[in-house]
Order: sequence, then structure tokens, then C-alpha cells
Amino acid sequence: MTPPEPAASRVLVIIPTYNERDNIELIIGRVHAAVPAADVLVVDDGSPDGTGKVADALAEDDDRVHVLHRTAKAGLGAAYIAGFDWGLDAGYGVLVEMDADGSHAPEQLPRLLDALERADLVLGSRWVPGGTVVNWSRHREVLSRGANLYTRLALGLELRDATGGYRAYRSEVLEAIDYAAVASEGYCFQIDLAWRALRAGYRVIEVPITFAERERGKSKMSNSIVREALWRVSQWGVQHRGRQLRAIVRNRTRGTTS
Ligand SMILES: Nc1nc2c(ncn2[C@@H]2O[C@H](COP(=O)(O)OP(=O)(O)OP(=O)(O)O)[C@@H](O)[C@H]2O)c(=O)[nH]1
Ligand SMILES: [Mg+2]
Repeated sequence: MTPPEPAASRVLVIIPTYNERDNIELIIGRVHAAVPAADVLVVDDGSPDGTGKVADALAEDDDRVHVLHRTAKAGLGAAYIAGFDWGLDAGYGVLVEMDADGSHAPEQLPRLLDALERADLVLGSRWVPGGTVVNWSRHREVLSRGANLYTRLALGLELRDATGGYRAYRSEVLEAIDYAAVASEGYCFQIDLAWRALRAGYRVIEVPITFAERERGKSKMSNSIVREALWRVSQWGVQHRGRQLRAIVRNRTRGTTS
């Protein structure tokens, strides 16, 4: 008989959904084809198209599938916070973020999980050598590259793709970084979590992924998500640079008085 999987190595793939009825079965099937031992948690915000019901039916037939129902659309960040709470309570050792729309290929999940052997947080990255995007408009590519460049400059982050949402966390990282305090949504949520992990001293690495534009369903990306990221990263950048400046002045003053 195979011994039961130790809790610390159990993998939970968290998939937030809002109106993803045509994608959900496909994506869960692909996750299980790629990593049969992984569990999946669908976090559905009461999708009017019935995604939650489809997920419930899948969960009935497969005990690796779980569904968390929330009553109203509250954004990607809030859905992940609820998913992390659920996964940590259940004792999973690895928590993965993945979109439902197929942009994050489950076939590349083993690559992320392998890299977690030498890191605490692994980011699937479009913008490291070997990473790429497929079928993306020039506008989206410029937006993503620009957002990442701005984040690097404002916060002094070494990461090439801090806005991406295909990631694997060791549970210790999430337990340590007070993710529940992250108010932001979308891109900004992802930047905030990566930055918190780095500041807490965790090893964050990037592995190349191929990111494909969604084929079915509608994007929930909006101008307000972009504006939120720009505004918050600018605020954090000013605070961060202020702290650096104060540290330089302190050191100089010490140097001249000693
Ligand atoms: N539970 C929940 N899921 C959401 C919410 N908004 C987006 N999602 C899910 O989050 C994932 C990413 O959303 P997308 O609409 O693909 O947004 P995106 O990937 O940033 O944008 P595109 O590149 O245009 O697809 C998908 O699985 C969505 O269904 C939300 O408010 N609540
Ligand atoms: Mg998408």
C-alpha cells in the first residue's frame, strides 16, 4: 500500500473564477493530467453563468476537487485570500495560483513545482529568457512590460515579471507575510505578495512560462485595475525611496560624528 502523502508536500492549486463556465472543466482536467496528485480549489464569486454549479458537479465526482462559494464578485485578490486561508487551514504545503482561462498552462506546473525545491516562491515569468506570450495584442504586451519596468524602477525589485499570477508558494511564506492585509486587486495584489516575500527574506525565483491569451470567456481586466497598480506602486516607491534616503542620511551623520 502507498503511504499517505505527508501534508507538507501536498499541493493545492487555487483557481479563482468569475464566469468561467466554459473553461473550468477543461482547466481542472489539464491540472490533473499534469499533476495527478494535486488538489484543486475553485474559488467562485457567485458567477451568474453557473460556474459554481459546474465546479460542484466536478467536485462530486472527484475528491481532489473542492469549491469555495462566495456571494459576490469581490476581485481576484479577495478570492485568493479566501483560498489561501482555506488551503493553510487544510494543511497544504504548497499553494499554487492559476487563472481559469488557460493562460497559465497546467502542463508547465511541474516546472514550477520542481523549482520550488530551491526556492520559497516560484513565479511563472513571461519576461525572463525562454518565457513568452502567445496571441497577445501589442497593447497588452506593452502594458505588461511597462508595468514590470515601472515596478522594478520604483521598488528596486530584481524581478522581471512581478505582475504575473501563475505562482507556487511554500505554505511558510504565506504564513509569514500577512497576506490578508493586502487590500489590492489584480496586478497589484501579485506585486505586493512578491515584494512582501522578498522583504521577509524568502527566496523568490522566476521560471519561464508560455502565457497564452484566453480562448473562451471574457477578460475581467479593467482600466481601474491598471490605475490601481500604477497608483499603489508609485506610493510604495516613494515610501521605499524615502526609507533608503533616510538610511543614507543616518549613516552619513553617524560617519561624520564618530
Ligand atoms: N473569484 C473571482 N475570480 C475572479 C475575479 N476577477 C477575475 N477572476 C478570475 O481570475 C482569473 C484571471 O482573470 P482574467 O479575466 O483572465 O484577467 P487577466 O488574466 O488579468 O486578464 P486577461 O489577460 O485579459 O485574461 C480568471 O480565472 C478569472 O475568472 C473575481 O472578482 N472573483
Ligand atoms: Mg486571463
